[in-house]
Amino acid sequence: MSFKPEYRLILKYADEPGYTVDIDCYLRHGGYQVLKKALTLDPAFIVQEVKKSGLRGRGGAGFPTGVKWGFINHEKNTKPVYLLCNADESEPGTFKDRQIIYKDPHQLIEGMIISAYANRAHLGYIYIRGEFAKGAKILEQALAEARERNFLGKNILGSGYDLEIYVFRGAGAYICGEETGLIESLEGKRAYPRIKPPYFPAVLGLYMCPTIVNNVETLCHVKHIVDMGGEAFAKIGTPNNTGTRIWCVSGDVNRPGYYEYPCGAITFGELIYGVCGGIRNGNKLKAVIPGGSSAKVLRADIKYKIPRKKADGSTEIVEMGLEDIPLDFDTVAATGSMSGSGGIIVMDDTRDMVECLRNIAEFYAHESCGQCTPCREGSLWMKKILDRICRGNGRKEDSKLLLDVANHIAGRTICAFGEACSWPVQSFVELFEEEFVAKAKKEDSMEILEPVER
Ligand code: L3W
Ligand code: SF4
Repeated sequence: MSFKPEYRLILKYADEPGYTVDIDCYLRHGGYQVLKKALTLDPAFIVQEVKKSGLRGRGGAGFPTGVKWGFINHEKNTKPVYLLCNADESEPGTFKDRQIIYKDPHQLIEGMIISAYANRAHLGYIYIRGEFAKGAKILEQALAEARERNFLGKNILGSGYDLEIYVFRGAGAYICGEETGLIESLEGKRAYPRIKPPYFPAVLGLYMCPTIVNNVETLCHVKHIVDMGGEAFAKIGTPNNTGTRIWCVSGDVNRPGYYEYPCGAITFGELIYGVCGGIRNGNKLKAVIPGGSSAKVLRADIKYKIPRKKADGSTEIVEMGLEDIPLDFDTVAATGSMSGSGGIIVMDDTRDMVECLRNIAEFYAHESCGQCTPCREGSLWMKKILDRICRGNGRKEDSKLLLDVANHIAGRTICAFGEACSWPVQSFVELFEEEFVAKAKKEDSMEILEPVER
């Protein structure tokens, strides 16, 4: 399969030989010029441009950024507004934000300053995953450089606008990446997610003030939107799926890595067989998880019904194999899964799907914050059932039991973690039932699952 060249907007310089993280290098490459432009614009105009651009959040949910920003009513608001950058990249299979932080930190800082200005925030935090110790250092250094040049601090570049940004290190828990868990953690508390509504951060966020929480990649895009204008940005990608996305490919491919393309410009097949050099050891593609481990798994040998817009504006349903499905928010969502945070996990035909699911279930059982009973208990029970099957003591009703537990978690919890731990179980068992049945076939297994004390 032919190799489709990347279109790098966010990662334009990241891997260029000689490109470094220091501010002089960034300035030589046109850095902070867009900030200068932004500071001459009305903040409301920038919000409009972001709306026009169609930018959708790159952290997992794909929520329109301009709409989120529009939730703050600046006419009525009397409280301070905060801007938080969610750099707690922890979704299994996702490693894109790390590339930006480690290789082009000033791009993120410039995007953040522009976003803070647009949202009339005077204080921002970069909440960075605890394990990214080097990333935190790089960001601290970059923020100090930006402060020295008056891109941060009081009266930025003589504009009258003040802003401070600080780095806050998490302590290595997945739930700190859930936006309200992140806010609790930033407030110095245990990262228990808050219930939404009413605690949508844009309304009641940090210290119960309006707070914009955006992902690293999303904030970088803002710089490019202000640079080229919302309309021009909206022409990259496809309608409702604008701009580029960084896809992280891991698993059984010859060239795992991160690759940036306009939304919808590349199919799963082109990415896996062309860009990533095909499946390892000449094996066959079996399944793909398209959006980090929280997304539903897709099977390579079945057809998906995808709605497509026709030239006359009407919609038709087209049957597509996994390899032909273009990578964008809406088409991937039409399969019943989601493109989430862009973590594409590829599995070949040597993979035991029960083992793969056990691995995922172990992660969620470990990471549940324990606040809601269905998630706390259910995630553990699902892991324990899968452990029993993998030990060879599975009972023939275990796949039904797994589904029963998963169905009692999804939709019954405070945060989306409930879905995140149920969806893999539901989709793996539904799509690969034969493997679960074959592995869990003992009618006489006496292995009892003991409750576990946390
Ligand atoms: C105000 C309303 N704000 C929605 C805001 C909301 C949030 C955004 C999207 O989950 C997914 C999850 C993971 N008034 C609003 C409103 N908002 N209605 O819009 O909201 P939501 O609830 O759809 O998403 P979420 O809870 O942020 C994110 C999936 O992403 N995921 C996880 C990724 C993990 C990482 C990482 O490691 N860095 O990104 C992966 O696929 O399962 O479904 O801001 O406040 N009426
Ligand atoms: Fe915590 Fe799970 Fe409830 Fe989310 S769904 S608040 S992770 S117990």
